[in-house]
Amino acid sequence: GNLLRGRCRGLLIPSFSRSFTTTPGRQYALTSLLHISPEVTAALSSNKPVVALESTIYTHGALADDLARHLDSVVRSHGAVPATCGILAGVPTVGLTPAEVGRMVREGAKKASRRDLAYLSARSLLGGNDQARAHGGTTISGTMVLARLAGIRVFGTGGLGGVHRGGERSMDVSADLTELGRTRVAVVSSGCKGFLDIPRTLEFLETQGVLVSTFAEGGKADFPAFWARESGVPSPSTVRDEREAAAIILAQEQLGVESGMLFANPIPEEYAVSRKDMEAAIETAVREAEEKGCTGNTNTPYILQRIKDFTQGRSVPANLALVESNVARAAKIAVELAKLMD
Ligand code: PSU
Ligand code: MN
Repeated sequence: GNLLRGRCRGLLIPSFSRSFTTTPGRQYALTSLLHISPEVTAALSSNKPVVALESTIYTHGALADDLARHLDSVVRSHGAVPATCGILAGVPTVGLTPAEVGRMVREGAKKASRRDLAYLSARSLLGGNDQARAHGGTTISGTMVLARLAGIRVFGTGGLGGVHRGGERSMDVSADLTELGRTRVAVVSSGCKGFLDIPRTLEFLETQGVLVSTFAEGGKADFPAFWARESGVPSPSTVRDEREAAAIILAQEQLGVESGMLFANPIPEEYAVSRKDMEAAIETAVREAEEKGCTGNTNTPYILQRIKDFTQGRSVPANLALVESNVARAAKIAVELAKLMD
């Protein structure tokens, strides 16, 4: 009887509700704890294009202050609705406003991947004051979980986490990779950063059953390395345009394959920094992180900050350009997908 309780009545995803009816005991809708903004709710229920955005990029990304406002407007300018995901004062939220993101950045947020979602959200079940409730900037992994719950299919961001260098010993493998293996959301990123182990990252994604496809007109491309268009490692497959990407997303859904997909979008040519130019900064940042004992989820933010320092901010305009380009691509894919589903 209480299955549809909560703020998001009507947004239950059929396959989820089906699996729920077989479990004994009191039932909650999977979305009952989740807050979905009215704008995103309306867009989803009328098959309008929606693009998920992550919040770690704002809370831990060492980028511009007004980036949230900017990326929102990029999504809108392509005819889609932005749905920034994160945990706002203990409430897992899909459709954060730029002002809410600003509050998270000012007050400080935990970096939140899949493992952290329940931990940070539990407080909102206990009531009490807002102060005691932490903010969570969701990573790609955490954002995919929230987006999937809401029924969002496309997600645009900067760089994917990966297998870290030396990962075969440290076992530092980003939760982004296992998330892609289990959660059906299409992620658009500029590949992953050159401070990661790209060949092992691609091996791991293959094992996890994740499609990796790079936008390329000619049918051949490297898997891109964030600031650089080339990584020296060929992409497992390529995709011509947004319409083809949308068809792949729809095919995955029609086949019932519950894995994510990674669409890699190389950084725009005019902003690309060569692999060689980045290498020295990367080497030093990776070594410092190791010396300082920055392991676990502190490793990526530390390295990002040091590379920013070493490149005198040269990496920042490149980073902004590629995020903007990925988010625009994601919006175009969402628009094509809505057309195919019409
Ligand atoms: N790479 C970037 N910028 C980022 C991140 C990765 O170029 O902001 C963030 C993303 O949120 C990604 C997360 O999901 O770091 C991966 O962190 P970890 O390596 O701890 O899994
Ligand atoms: Mn890690």
